[in-house]
Amino acid sequence: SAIRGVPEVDAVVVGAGMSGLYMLHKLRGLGLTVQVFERGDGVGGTWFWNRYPGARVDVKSMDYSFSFDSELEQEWEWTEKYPPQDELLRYINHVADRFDLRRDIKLETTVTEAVFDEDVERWHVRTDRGDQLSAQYVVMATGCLSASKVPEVPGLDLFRGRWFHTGHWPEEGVDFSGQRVAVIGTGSSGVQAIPLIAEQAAELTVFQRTPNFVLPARNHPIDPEHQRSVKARYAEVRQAARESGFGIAVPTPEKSALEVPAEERRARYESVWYDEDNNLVDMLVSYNDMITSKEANDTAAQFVRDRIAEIVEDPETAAALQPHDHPFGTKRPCLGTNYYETYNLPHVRLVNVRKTPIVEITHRGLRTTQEEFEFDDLVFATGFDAMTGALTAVDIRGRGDVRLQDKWHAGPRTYLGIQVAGFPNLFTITGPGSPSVLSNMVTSIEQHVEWVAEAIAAMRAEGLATMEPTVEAEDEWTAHVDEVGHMTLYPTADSWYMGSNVPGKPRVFMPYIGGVGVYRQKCDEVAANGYEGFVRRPQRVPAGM
Ligand code: NA7
Repeated sequence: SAIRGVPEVDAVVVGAGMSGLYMLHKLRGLGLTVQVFERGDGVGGTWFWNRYPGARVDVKSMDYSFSFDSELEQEWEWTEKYPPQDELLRYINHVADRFDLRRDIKLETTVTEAVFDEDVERWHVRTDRGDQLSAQYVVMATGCLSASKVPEVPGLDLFRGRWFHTGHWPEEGVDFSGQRVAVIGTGSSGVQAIPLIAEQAAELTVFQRTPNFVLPARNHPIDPEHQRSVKARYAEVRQAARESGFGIAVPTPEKSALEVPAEERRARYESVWYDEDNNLVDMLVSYNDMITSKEANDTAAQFVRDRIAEIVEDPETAAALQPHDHPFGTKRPCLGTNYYETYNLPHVRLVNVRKTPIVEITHRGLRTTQEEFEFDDLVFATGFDAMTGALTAVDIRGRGDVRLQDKWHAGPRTYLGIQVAGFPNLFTITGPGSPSVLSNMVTSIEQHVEWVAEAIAAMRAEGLATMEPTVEAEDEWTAHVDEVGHMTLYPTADSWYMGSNVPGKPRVFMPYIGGVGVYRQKCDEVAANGYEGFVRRPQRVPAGM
């Protein structure tokens, strides 16, 4: 059973970020031959590409790190609460070396096509470099926020200055000294980059479509004593993270925001705002109804709006920075350092493009419905075609030559965010329908990679050749993801969780909000019940043999 003339491996893994690297390690451990393809000229994925000024993780380093190898976990020393991109990239490179992963990774190679050959039940994979491989398994470890998106504003080809996208930053960095700079976008990337670009630039104009809730990061060097104490109880910390809602070990709230006195609530929010040791999710886990009750949520939203008004001196700018159009957390909250303070600098200006939309980019700058702007450099901090963009960018065709892109025309459909009906032996790490983007990504990556590795190991142990979900299981899971999503406030926001940032993308709440712990339990139950909802088959004997 071969595809004629095409070399074979057991598995192709697409992407050499944290998920692709760990998947390679696990599959090798099962004795499989694996080929990883990576489009970058280095490993690291998100932390390879996002080199913009101020790029750093906003989940604590001690949580946002691999837990699968206790020596790695004990030996690696983090320097900061939220390490910068270069430190994360060093860590990932260390992992690649430590587990001798590089010899199975082909860099600067983009997978363009994966077609399931039904006759031999193998995937025929092609790359932009002309590679062809036949693989029994394909694992898409392509990331949820990797297909960067430059908005479709006319005129960019006319622009004579330099332009950049935060998710695709030049390796050598960019010097903005003395430049007039424009930034479009105020999500996590913009929020991190804006204060640092402002330090260099002669003039900075920020074009904001939607104001975000930005909490102070309170980043600082890690106290060595703290690092030691976490490492001493790492097993327990990691387990709590795996069982938690967001993949970070924080206490589960029991009370409603509306049942406690206003002073108690305020004290809680103040500790979230001012505590040096605060977490990204602290506001969301303050009370048990923060993401389900608008009224409860408003108490936190108003607290943040009040802080913005306190910090930002110009009342009009302060008002423009205050989010009113979406509940707190329904667009991903951002962590900032001097973010709001930056708008007090005399050379920084905020332009509200909700009020006065961008009409076109010109050779010297851009034009809104109200004004013409001139600048030297243009930074797009405009985000990604999230969750599905990197998957549908590859021409993936399953049974009956059905394209994944077509199957998902009305929104992604998966079983557990791991597999798609009609696409046997194709696995997605942190795919749509999984909690990934609503969690500590590394916790979710590890859970997925381990589950997939076990599923493959089980197939091999039982002499089975393929697995794929039934359409019923997929329909049920997709409906469940939607139903649980709609029990919350999330679908009320125009967010990338909903696909709203990409014109024409179906409006569907893509991630699973049931919580990392609940989800893990569900995946484990499915496996324990003989991979309930999946069809697993032995190798078919091809006709004529
Ligand atoms: P995000 O969070 O998607 O932010 C993109 C920002 O760019 C956001 O403020 C958008 O406004 C804005 N945007 C996008 N398109 C346009 C156009 N056409 N005009 C004006 N403004 C625009 O991406 P990030 O890179 O900051 O962060 C991605 C994730 O990485 C983040 O959530 C963390 O998980 C880490 P909008 O809100 O759509 O109105």
